[in-house]
Amino acid sequence: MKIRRENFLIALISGFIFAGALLQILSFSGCERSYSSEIKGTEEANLTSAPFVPPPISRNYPMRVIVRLVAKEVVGRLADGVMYRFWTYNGKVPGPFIRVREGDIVEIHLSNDPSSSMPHNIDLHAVVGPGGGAAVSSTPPGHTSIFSFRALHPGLFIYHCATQPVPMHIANGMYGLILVEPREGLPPVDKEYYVMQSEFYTTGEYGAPGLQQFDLSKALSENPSYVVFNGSVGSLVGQSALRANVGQRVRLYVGNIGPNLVSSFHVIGEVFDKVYGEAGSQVTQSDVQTTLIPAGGAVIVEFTTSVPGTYTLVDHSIFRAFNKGCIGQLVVSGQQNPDIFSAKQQDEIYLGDQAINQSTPSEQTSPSSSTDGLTASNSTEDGASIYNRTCIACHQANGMGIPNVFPPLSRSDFLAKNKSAAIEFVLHGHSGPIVVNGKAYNNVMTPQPLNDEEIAKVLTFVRTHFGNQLSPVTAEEVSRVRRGGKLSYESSN
Ligand code: HEC
Ligand SMILES: [Cu+2]
Repeated sequence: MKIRRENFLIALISGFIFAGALLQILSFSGCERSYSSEIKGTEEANLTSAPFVPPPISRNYPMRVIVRLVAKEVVGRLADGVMYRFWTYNGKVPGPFIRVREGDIVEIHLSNDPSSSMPHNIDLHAVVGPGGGAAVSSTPPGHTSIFSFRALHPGLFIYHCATQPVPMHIANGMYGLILVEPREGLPPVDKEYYVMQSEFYTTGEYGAPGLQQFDLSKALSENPSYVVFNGSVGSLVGQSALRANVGQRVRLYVGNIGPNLVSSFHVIGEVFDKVYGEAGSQVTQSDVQTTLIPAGGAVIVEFTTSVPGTYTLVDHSIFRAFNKGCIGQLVVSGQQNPDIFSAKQQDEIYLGDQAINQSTPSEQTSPSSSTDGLTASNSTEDGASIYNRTCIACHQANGMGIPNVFPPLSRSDFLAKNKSAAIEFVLHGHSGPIVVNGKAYNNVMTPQPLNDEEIAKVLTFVRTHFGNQLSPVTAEEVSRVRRGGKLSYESSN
């Protein structure tokens, strides 16, 4: 008995020793990552403006990396016709992308432009030290502060100004991302991009033109007029869209500064096959549709493109995307890949319950019942109910539309000017710029699946309601436009 107990004790003690040794080993290989303090030389950081990212770091030893930032207050574009006095790092929102290696000493040189109206500083979330560097980097206009820190933790981190009042310095544009590459580097990919989500609280509503002021009450109620990627509406759209080819591996470094909102980051038409959750050093998930990015946090996502086309980056809190500006595009070029995604194979008419009406004798003898397979005319439904079924979602119950998004039908000069254009809009839809009552719209109206008589009825309803006093539209007129003809009294109404 006694001997056995001794054996047990010995086993227990040696077990502890073994576990200790194991911990020791682990502590050098990940848990508490050590660094070789031997700095070999100094280099200037290669800084890039969004959406671009500096090239991967190829060296396998730490260096002293000098990062030069200039705090600058500049007036810039927030949206078409909308200006804002941004507070920036290096003149842009977001600030530059900083890329260093785990173990590097990062030497921040923060200058504050002499034209600035107030002091600025920098708090980098990659810093281990008080305030992330805020206090030691506090810099009045016309001065430069220098401090340095050791990049202990690999991952993607936010940096931002933390001068009082902190929320205002953040809300006005002072933020960016710093990537600390793990010592072994990140797996190579074909494309890397820098995307940063943020909100702007302006006194004017979304799209209100001119120089906008910061609105504190909107900021307190967390109700921004703008939610955007990379500092302005449209910064990643059209000519400025992100680009890749079919078969390329794409890595997005996505930050969300807030200052208030959490982002539900999604790319329409893609699935992230790797997500570095909260932008830490581990891949935490595969096959993810939408990933959360906390305010003051980031995420790294990766996917390989398979099918050409345009992929839309959004915050899937979706009104922010379509009504507050939080939209970007990734344009993928290359060969179609029907094995993965077919083009539209067929477009058939579907009438649902109305198909029953179609075969009733009275409908078959209806005079305007022979266009494009859309033969049914649901003669019991009047213009008002067709409007309520199809148009109301966008043009609203009172025909006033939604400012900057859906144009008004009420007292619309466009509607009054050109009858066949209105018919064409309903028949074929419309996308691209259009001016209604002096206001520009650039959105998408989807084609409305209605037959000629229904279109005639709904347009007649629209043209004789909502304050409009315009001539009715007949099914014959719709049929003529459908066949590509013009109306004889074009634009004279
Ligand atoms: C999905 C939203 C949507 C629906 C549904 C919709 N529209 Fe539109 N409509 C728009 C948009 C957006 C425009 C501006 C087009 C652009 O920006 O390219 C527009 C423009 C128009 C215009 C010309 C501009 C103006 O204000 O006079 C008319 C007329 C019109 N729509 C009528 C209708 C009618 C009638 C219906 C229902 C049968 C309808 N629309 C359904 C979104 C919609
Ligand atoms: Cu500041």
